[in-house]
Amino acid sequence: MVNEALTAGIDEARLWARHQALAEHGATAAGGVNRQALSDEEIAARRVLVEWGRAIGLAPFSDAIGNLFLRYEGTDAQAPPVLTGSHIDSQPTGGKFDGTFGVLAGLEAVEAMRAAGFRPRRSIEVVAWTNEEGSRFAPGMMGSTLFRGSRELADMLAVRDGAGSSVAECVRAVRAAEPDVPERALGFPVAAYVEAHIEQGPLLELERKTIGVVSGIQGKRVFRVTVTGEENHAGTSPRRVRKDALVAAVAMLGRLHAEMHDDEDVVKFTVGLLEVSPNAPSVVPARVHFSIDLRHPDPDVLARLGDRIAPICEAVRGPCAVEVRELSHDPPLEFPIAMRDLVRDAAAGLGLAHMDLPSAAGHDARHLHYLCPTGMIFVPCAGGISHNEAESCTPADLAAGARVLVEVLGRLAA
Ligand code: HGY
Ligand code: MN
Ligand code: MN
Repeated sequence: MVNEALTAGIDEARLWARHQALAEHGATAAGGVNRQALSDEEIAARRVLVEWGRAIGLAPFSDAIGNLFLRYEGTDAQAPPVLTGSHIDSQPTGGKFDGTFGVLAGLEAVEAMRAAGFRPRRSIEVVAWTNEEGSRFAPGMMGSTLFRGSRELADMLAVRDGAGSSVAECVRAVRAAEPDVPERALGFPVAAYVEAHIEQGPLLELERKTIGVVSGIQGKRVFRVTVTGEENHAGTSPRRVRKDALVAAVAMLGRLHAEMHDDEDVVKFTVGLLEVSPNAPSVVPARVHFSIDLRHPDPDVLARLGDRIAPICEAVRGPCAVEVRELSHDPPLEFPIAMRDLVRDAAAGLGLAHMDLPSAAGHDARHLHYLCPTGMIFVPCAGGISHNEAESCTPADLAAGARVLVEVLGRLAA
């Protein structure tokens, strides 16, 4: 049986209106969102979240990487809290729902608890993790990785974006804009973590299901490759003396795409960032920098394929030099059965069509998984399209996901 007093408090119109309101911060002409990590647009969106939280008595906190927490204090203030949330940073051509839904669904769940006069034993904290997307500053999931404690804060603070700004400078700017948000230690005991998210794939829509019970997350390795040649004159330099970094990079990309090709379409191999320098029409390119995003649900295949990347690049570099750096290696994982059961029971109790499915996309839940019992709730998005300004969800599906979330949180925090 679900706690109807809680689930009835989810306000579909408010949840939808909040998605639209946050989407104004970083709104793009094509109807999407460009709200990259630690940007002015994200600072403005954080301010809105803090105000919405304050309006219902939630205490805001941040930490050394800028993770933002809104705390609904439980009757046992000392007990480790239950965390829920996701991220509000976006890809440069992102949509309104990736990440934002998890944060706003968490806030909506607390709204519903307050409206029902439900004060849980454990505190519930709605969290917006810093830099999940990893497009401005790589690697992504910085906030949740540091909260987990698996990377060094100093290493992440030293990361710079393409314009030369460091994470450290940008976190300082975020914190300076929030003098009313106290800072806490980075990382603390957590009782459980639940993340609601749009599926970012087509399965729920194809199967006509409203709720996805997420079984786990496929593995991912992230690389950056730098090819170094030499600038020269496009009209005068003979081929035998050229060190053309773009020619070498194109050979690498051809070989990599061929070797990563998988008839079954399970291997996911993407080069989404390619920079050519000096990028001038009559200059032989001296430097090419590109990204590699490699994903697979089998840890052995992920390890084997990822380990092929550097040798392939080396084999076809020609007269150029090549450096392959691995930024992150996250193996696939499965969420605990008990957390999946909680999500499934809540969906079933609410009469919502549901199915179990793995997550092909990465999420902050990946890192919380190693700290506490963790689970995820998916809702459909149109055509499975995400990382795209056209990303689209229905108000009813978002509200259904929030109802499952408040039911699960109510049980975890009781
Ligand atoms: O790329 C991902 O899987 C996620 O959206 N960061
Ligand atoms: Mn996301
Ligand atoms: Mn994303």
